[in-house]
Amino acid sequence: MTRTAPTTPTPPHAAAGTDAPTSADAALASAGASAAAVPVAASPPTSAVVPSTSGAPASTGTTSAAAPAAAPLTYVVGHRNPDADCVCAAIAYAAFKEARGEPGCVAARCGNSNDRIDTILRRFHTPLPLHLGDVTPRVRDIMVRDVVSAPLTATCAEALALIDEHDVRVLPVTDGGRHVLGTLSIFQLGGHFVPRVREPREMRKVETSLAHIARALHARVLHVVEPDRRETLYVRVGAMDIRSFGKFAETAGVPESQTLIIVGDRWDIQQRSIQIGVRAVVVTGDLPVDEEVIGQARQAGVSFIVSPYDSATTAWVIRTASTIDRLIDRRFASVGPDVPLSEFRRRVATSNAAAHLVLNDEGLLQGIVTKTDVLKPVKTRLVLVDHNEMSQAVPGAHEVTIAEVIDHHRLGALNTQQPILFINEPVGSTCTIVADLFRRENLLPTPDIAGLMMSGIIADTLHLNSPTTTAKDAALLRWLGGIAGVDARELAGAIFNSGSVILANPPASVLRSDFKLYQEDGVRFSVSQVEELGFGNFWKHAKPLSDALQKLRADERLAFACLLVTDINSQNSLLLAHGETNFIERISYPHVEKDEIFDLRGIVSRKKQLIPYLTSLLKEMQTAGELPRDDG
Ligand SMILES: [Mn+2]
Repeated sequence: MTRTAPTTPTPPHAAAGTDAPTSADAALASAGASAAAVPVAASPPTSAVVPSTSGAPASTGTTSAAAPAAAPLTYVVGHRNPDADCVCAAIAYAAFKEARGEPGCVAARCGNSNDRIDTILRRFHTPLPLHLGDVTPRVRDIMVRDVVSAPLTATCAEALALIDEHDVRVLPVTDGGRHVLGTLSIFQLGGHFVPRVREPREMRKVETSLAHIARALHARVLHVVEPDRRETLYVRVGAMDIRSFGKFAETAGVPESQTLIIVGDRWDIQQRSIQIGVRAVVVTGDLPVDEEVIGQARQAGVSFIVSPYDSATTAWVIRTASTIDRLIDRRFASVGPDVPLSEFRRRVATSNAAAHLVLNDEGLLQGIVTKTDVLKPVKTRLVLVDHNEMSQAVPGAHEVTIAEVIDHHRLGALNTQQPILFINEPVGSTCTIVADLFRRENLLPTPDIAGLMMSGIIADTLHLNSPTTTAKDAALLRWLGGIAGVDARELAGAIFNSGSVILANPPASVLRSDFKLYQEDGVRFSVSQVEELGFGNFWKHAKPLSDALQKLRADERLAFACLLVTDINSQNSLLLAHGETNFIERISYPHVEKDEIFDLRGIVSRKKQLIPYLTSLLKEMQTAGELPRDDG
């Protein structure tokens, strides 16, 4: 019997309860895709299983809830509103895969735990599986996290070196921290370096400091004045005759104080440069400079540095000493890390940007995505256990790869891109199927994993009493009992005692804990179910439960509302019902008290027994023209 309620008190993402998703969980969950390129290191053997040939059971095996540092490739996950079967099956199936030599599967759950699940996990020393609230692929799943960036104070030479070394097309430019000011591409740099013959003056212009120039040239500094001053300089090679030299100021309209002379070992030009008071002289080819000239430069306040390169190279390198601040594109494309990939792909399709910077809410750089990254397949894979319908699966499941399905429910609509392993067997629980896989492959689960699978079988079959139970459930429960060293009857007691929903919750929540709405022939009704050990807890709270059920019927505008209270021990149920008198009167089971509580001897299954009975009553009433109307 499944406990998948269509109406849920808490949405799957809700961060309610002690086991609510943490941001670390979320990060882990979505990290799944991006780190997928890195081979997942085989986690150390968790001793979750030992080969059955070795005989002795393994040491206490636990399936770790903490995912390995390298994010997992595949999540084994149950349906929304997890129940004991789907949580235990997810953990056991991940252990089975590992035992089979297929690491990289991590057990997960889609929703909060409950008392019953907590009791089972505690007893078998297993942490709560990873919370998976949403697997929708997002920008963060494909972005490159290791971003190379340059500070605004970098020179073109430094930026080029980064672009070259890391083979990137777009270089984010930051304030020195993670705050992005703009981007720089090889195209923008190209625009700066490719000669524009119509603007010779622009071609000689460098915006930088003498310190930057000296650094770019790996120069020897003989004398320098105000090395860190940012200034605009015009470069000129002193190749002409001394008679022509010095007239350039008039012809080019460049003041001496902004002139930088590149010259070889020509002391006449060097001295003349000092006399006319240029800003700096760069001597090329690592040539020696006359001591007397250096003395004159000091006196005149002219900077003198020596470049190891020839004149042509020196001129080029000086040009690369320009800082990048004037070149950057301040209107760069950006995207948030949590933007769904489907939406981002649409955006990229209409954008010219070679890359988008990934910025968080504070505008800090998190990563970068190029058009190529967008085409990468999403690496998140899911193994669905205990369900096969997308409507019950973790949100976003339809956008990732469904790798396998292990289930015991009716087939719903499910399409996949490629063939998958699909096991669907009409047995009492998904844990039965997983246990059978262990047994068939001759793998022995650890006692704890065996205990978890026992718990899933017991919870789903009401300890082999539900009409959904098969001989296979009984056989595997016995097999697991031997491995776990656990008495199934005693375990069932512990599981169903822990799950006293009536004791643990206020009446309104009791009714909503496993609540299903139905519509038959236009008649809306609901059936809630709780499973208890004996009816003691119910009788103690019968009056408040009855009042809450009245209110539920009115709130939901139902023709009638029922609560089926099932005693696991005796395999009988009581039915608390509120509705129109003419409907209530048709219920043929004996009244226990007043007109609203009935004794349903031998009834335990809502799906297989109660619903068909209620439907037959409605058919009778329809024939008689007496269909009940909605309340309110
Ligand atoms: Mn199940």
